[in-house]
Amino acid sequence: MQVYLDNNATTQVDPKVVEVMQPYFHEMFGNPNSLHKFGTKTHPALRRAIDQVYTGIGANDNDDIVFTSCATESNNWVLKSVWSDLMQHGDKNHIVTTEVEHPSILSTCKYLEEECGVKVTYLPVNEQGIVEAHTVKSFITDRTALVSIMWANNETGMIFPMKEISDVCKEKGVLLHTDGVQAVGKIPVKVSDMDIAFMSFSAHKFHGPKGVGALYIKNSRKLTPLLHGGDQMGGRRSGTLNVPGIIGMGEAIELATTDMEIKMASISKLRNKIEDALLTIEDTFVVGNRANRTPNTLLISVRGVEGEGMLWDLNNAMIGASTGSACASEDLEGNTVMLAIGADNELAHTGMRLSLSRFTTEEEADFVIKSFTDGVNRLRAISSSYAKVQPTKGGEVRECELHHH
Ligand code: C6P
Repeated sequence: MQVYLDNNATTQVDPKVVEVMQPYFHEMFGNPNSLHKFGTKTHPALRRAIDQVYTGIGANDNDDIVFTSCATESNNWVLKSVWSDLMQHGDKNHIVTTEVEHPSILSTCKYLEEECGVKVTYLPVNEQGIVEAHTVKSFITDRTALVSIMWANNETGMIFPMKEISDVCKEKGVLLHTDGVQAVGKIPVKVSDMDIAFMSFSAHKFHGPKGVGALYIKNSRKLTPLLHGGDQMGGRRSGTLNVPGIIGMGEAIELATTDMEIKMASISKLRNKIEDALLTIEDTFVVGNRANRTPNTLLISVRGVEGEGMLWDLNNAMIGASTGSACASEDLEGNTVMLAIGADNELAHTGMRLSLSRFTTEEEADFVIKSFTDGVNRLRAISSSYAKVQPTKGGEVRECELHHH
């Protein structure tokens, strides 16, 4: 058996999505900007895909959704363009974000600090790994141009209080950007209900293709383009449109958001089954309250078991999981969110992220429970540090008990 439990890194493309994309590689391959039939033949499917994406995130007709190559591009675009629109020549010079954002936000913030003199506040998270709206409020100043806070965290699945954060930003008159990558397709997202100026998201996180992301722009507000060129997408993002990709994104978001509650209930049932079983192992902790997590995600820490060792054992059993975000998996640092919530370095090295999808089966969940338990037993038996640790409340089911120190 082969089990894929790294769906927060990327997902398999749904075969129904592949089917819809297929003709746009060879039969209808024209450039949508061409005036001949080869080009115009792509228009109906593109229009349908655009409608599907608007519906999928609950956008209004007067909003704009611009297709990009990935969420990293969308995130870079917002931060750099808000700098050039509001900070470069204006009196604003401050961005508020959090310590647990994806590197595409954190590295761009570092760049803006170092190269453009922008002041950035990286808000610490609470023991649940999230930031409360009142904390956001207390750090907004009259020089703040942008608040950029993720909707759901990629490592823990913890959901941020986006409505409250958007109310605070509205009250303070500050633009809000949210990185919606791990929320779209997993939890209900209706941007028109909130004062979110911008939202980034990416098709490959909800069984769409790689190479296509998007930026939602409320009320089509002006934003300096990141890519200047041939004026595609209304001049907002030049470059020939990724026709199959956009069509795939449209189909994927429709599939993910249709009967979402039913799909998510069955994913969370399997996630909870795995979580409950693994928490019966002594000295294990799960980060964040289950009720406030995306239904597919579980970040578990197993004292005395290095994440990399566990990955090795799981990989040998043909199970794909991760110790955290895929793009940080080679740096061998501790799990970033666990460090941010105050875990010691040793514990932060034991974090394992298991992320399911609607393709995960009960049989796979049982296999994962068995393989994970075997891995813990094997690795603890050869661990020099674990023998010294006194198990605390052995065998009890409990949620994260990590604290700041
Ligand atoms: N996180 C993970 O393993 P791209 O791939 O550019 O479309 O998406 C980047 C991105 C942005 N924001 C969040 C919250 C994300 O989770 C990701 C991708 C993967 O967690 C790969 S590093």
